Amino acid sequence: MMNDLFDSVDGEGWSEPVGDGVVVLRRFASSASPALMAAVADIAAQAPFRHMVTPGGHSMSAAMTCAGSLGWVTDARGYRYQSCDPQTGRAWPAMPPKFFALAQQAAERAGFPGFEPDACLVNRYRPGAKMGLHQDKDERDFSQPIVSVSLGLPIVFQFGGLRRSDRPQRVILEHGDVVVWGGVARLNYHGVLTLKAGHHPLTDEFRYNLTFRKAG
Ligand SMILES: O=C(O)CCC(=O)C(=O)O
Repeated sequence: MMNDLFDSVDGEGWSEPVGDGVVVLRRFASSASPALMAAVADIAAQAPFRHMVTPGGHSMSAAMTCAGSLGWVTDARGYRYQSCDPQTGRAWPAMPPKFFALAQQAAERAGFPGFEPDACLVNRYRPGAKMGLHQDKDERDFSQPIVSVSLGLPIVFQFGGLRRSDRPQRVILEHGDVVVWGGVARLNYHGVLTLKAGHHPLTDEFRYNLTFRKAG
């Protein structure tokens, strides 16, 4: 990565490299956050948040919905992307232009120009919810990065290596922070620890996470 510790950005915030291929863009999405949350409400009105079930039969503690031409789904048949929402039978809501622009700008800032996400997974965490270590590997093209936007309550993000057993680094993610990983880190294990109770002026008792992927 070409980021120096605490170098400044043209827009908001500053960059903190976590390792090769992964950087936290601190507060990169702060000023856009009210508009992002309004768009999340629009998306959820069309494709409601739901607790998807893993192939092993476990209900995920984070509630999810999606936007874009593809959405990520898990059920008894496995993990996959598909163009329609299995709950409504309709196409997923379109990717809001402000989502696309923010993700593209963040990717470029992190050294991945030309990112064109076609899927945005929206995760909603209540206190007690978490996401265990996993790899994002249902996408077709691993040359494209993952862009992950944190909104609302803080949480501890874990970023490990290529093996589940690799000891992860822990980074606190706060409102407006954006994590970008790609290149040698694209398939690294990652997740978040259990959300602690709190209140955020924009998101109440929740934390939201938008992850942008080039899935198809
Ligand atoms: O909520 C987060 O920050 C992580 C989400 C995540 O790992 C994922 O959606 O694959």
